[in-house]
Amino acid sequence: MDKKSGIIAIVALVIIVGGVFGVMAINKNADTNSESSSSNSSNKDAAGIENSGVNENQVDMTDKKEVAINIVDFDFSEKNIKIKKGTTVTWTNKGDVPHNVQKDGVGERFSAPEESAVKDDVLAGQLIKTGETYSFTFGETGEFPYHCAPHADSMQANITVVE
Ligand SMILES: [Cu+2]
Repeated sequence: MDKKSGIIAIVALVIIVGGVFGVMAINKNADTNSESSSSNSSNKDAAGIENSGVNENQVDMTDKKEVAINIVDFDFSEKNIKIKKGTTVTWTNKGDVPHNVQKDGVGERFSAPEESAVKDDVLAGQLIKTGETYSFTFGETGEFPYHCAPHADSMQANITVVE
């Protein structure tokens, strides 16, 4: 090996070693990135738990047989409650415009049922004016997310019914 090819060999070695370290550094960055992205996704999970954890803010009313909820313009006074099966909930419209109570998925989302279509065992009441009420006795357990049909996008609430 003459001097020239010796230099070439050293240069080649430096390039190879530098390349290996470079790749390792990139891999390390990639690891760091994947770690941070995975911790991001776990943050999302945490946020997801917070969202589904609406139930953390749920008011336990399982000791009551009668529950009163006020409807105001444009909200429900109790947004998320837990009650026992057999409990009667009465909503009173304390607002200035008509509202109703309608379980999500029942009938037309943006249209309250006529009085003749209101059933005792379906959570869906007609529009009630100021001072009027709608009562419903929960005969089954389960989740009852509901809304007000004319204001379905802003007036939403939930009732969880347990044994
Ligand atoms: Cu409303």
